[in-house]
Amino acid sequence: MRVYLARDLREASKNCAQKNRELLENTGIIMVNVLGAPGAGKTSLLEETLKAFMGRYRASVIEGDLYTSEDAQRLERWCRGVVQINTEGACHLEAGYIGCLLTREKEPLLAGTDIIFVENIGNLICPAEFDLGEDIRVSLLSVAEGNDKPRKYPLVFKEAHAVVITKCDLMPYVDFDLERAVEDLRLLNEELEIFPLSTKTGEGVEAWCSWLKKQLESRTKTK
Ligand SMILES: Nc1nc2c(ncn2[C@@H]2O[C@H](COP(=O)(O)OP(=O)(O)OP(=O)(O)O)[C@@H](O)[C@H]2O)c(=O)[nH]1
Ligand SMILES: [Mg+2]
Repeated sequence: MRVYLARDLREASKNCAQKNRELLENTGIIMVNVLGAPGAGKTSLLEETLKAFMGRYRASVIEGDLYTSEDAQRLERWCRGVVQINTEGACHLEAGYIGCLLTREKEPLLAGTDIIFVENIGNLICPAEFDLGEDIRVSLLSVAEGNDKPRKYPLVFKEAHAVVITKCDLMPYVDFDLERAVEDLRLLNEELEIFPLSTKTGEGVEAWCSWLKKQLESRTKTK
């Protein structure tokens, strides 16, 4: 049997993403979507980034997890506020959820915020397919995951503005070839910014934070 699809099933989600983008553009707020496999180090990276941004930018976080609010609890002391979304099974966040939080009546995230970080559900596949209306997309690759991930899961890396290679302190203990990973990532997208770092030792964190600060400053000026 052949099934003809006359409409893109993601059309509603794409429209919501466009609305989010317009809302953010009109208010000058930057939204950063953080993607990566389960345990790649998304929350750890956000902890370090929020610490570096404290006192300079007003940051909020939308924390996506299937269950629990453990990551939200780790982040709340470092920012203005964290909103937890528990998808109870769904493997990605969608623009509609984000839109509701941006404009909700009680404490809309659009008020009093300069930057919104979204920690997406830990998954290298589905989150890459769903635009949330973000300004910046950052994908994580931890050295423990192996060199083949950019080749096996290209979309999540190809569509990102930046890739953060996490847990570099573990490099002596795992079979990860940094040079090869950078080569493979550049083959997917030669404009990618690539930041190898470790949140355990702090090495590389400053380079990532200064790039992000520059992005914020230049985008805020043009808005
Ligand atoms: N050695 C080392 N461990 C790290 C580093 N960053 C994170 N970890 C550890 O990796 C584990 C997972 O880190 P998280 O930051 O919770 O990862 P996550 O991507 O947010 O995980 P989920 O939200 O469950 O998908 C934790 O035990 C962290 O302490 C790092 O740079 N080096
Ligand atoms: Mg997390």
